[in-house]
Amino acid sequence: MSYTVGTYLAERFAQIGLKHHFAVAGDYNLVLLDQLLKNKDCEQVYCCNELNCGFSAEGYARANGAAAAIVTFSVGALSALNAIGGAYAENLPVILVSGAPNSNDHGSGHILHHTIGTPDYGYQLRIAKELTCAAVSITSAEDAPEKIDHVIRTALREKKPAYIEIACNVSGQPCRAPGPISAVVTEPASDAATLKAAVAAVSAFIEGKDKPVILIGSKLRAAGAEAAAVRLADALGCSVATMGAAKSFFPEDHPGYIGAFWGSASSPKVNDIFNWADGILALGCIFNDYSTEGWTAWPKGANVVNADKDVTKLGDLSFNAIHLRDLLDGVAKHFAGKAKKDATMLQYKQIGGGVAVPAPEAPAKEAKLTREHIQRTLQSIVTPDTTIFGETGDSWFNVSRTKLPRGARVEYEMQWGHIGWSVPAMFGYAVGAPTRRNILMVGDGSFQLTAQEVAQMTRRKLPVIIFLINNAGYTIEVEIHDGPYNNIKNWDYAAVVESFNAQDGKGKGLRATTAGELDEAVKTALAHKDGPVLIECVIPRDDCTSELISWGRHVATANARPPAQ
Ligand code: DPX
Ligand code: MG
Repeated sequence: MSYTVGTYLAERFAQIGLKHHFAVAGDYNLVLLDQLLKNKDCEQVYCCNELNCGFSAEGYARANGAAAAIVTFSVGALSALNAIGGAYAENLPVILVSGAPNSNDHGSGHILHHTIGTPDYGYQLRIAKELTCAAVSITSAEDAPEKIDHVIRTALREKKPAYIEIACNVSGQPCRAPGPISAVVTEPASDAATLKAAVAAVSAFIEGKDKPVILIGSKLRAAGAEAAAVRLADALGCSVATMGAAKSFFPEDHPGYIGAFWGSASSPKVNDIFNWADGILALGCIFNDYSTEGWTAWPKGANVVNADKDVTKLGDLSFNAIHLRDLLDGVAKHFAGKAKKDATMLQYKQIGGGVAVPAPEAPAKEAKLTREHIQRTLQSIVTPDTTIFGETGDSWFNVSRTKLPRGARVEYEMQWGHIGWSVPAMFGYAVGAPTRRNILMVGDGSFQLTAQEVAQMTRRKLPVIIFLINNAGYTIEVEIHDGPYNNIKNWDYAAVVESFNAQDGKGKGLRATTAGELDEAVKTALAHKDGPVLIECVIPRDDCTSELISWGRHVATANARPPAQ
């Protein structure tokens, strides 16, 4: 046999379009890493630790549709599983592969290193099953092909992470050859009768409304329905808003786009239109306490269609086994050539929506740096090929305010909300999409969790621009619930990044305390092509967006509800 379990896995990775996989070495996965290295179509990329490795893969999946992370047993995998929980929450197919104890040790009563010290090594698989859509343990080459194919197929279909553990003595074992990849990647079509019924029901719902609107949610990408949502918006002519987490999932220069719907953090006039609308088509939306601003902005009831990746609900009807994109195309076809359902768009214009508010004048060069000037600066460098990662914290709202030209993308992790996610995720994304202008906006508190992954950007000479907002603490937490725990130890962030250079790196660390210093730093960053540039932006602790203050108050109120009687 010319394949091994490891080269079989590598070939499947390459066949599903992974040009890279992310890894941290450990003695349970070394033979597996050797096998993966044999495949020249899927490069091995290293991370500083396994949490970051998981998040790097998560970010890569955002750029590339899927990803893989390879770690060692328990000491590695349990850290990576946090990021896998994140990939589940964010609907990203990340395959976590863990090296595992020798197959002869399973059931032998032996105690092994890197385990919790009992002879049952099944705990990691059991944990993984809770956090993934498919999880397998491979202890023999005999059934490895079907187990590997099952995991990859399920992850790609469900857009969820999956898990494979491979006994360390099995990854190099001879294995049968992979069959055609279509067996793994072909999705079943929508059920035709259900689709027809769902299209009829949703079309009738819209026919019955005078003032419908479309709300775009963050699962739209996982559903593969972004282009279909635009076609539906074109056919209806109504207003379209994006949820906080779904920024850039609908083109902001589309004539129907009115901005973000996010309670008091909504774009101007959007709440007015949503209050006035008589029907909401919610496409791939996640309504949680954050996105509904503490349950105060939660569209639900008879006037809402909830159309998700493969389930659509309205009134007392529920349809499943249909792809959202097929539903949207069916409804768009129904309305093609009919009178536009554009009342919400006309009203939006009537009440002054879309009228550009003149930007405040730029500050003098020597003026102390403000959040507002950082915002202006970010806006000035966003191009159609830009991707901005917005970390949890006030970066959410700063990035949310940025106007995007067609093609520009924003990446958030609002469902999982792990501070520190953005540094490794941006690294992984930049590995997958190195020619885009990759910009990261991250707070000081978040950066301290995963800062070392900037070293990998340096190692791979990725010209990521990092705006590090030093506001001396956890400002978002200050607004939700303050205490001494929101103060953090200050770092010399610029020096930290320069220290990663050691002998050969070309990363740059800059510091801006005035408007002029930020302007100069950004010029330097744009010209720097062989490594990341971190600009530490020093602002006062309470210099935050107004959205953060009002949103924070609503969320705090929801958190503080007393137990029900
Ligand atoms: C915490 C959050 O400095 O941003 O703009 O100053 O708030 P802001 P920073 O990055 O601070 C982040 C901080 C501590 N959240 O305000 S949002 C709790 C938290 C979390 N994830 C993990 N631990 C704690 N979200 C892993
Ligand atoms: Mg902060």
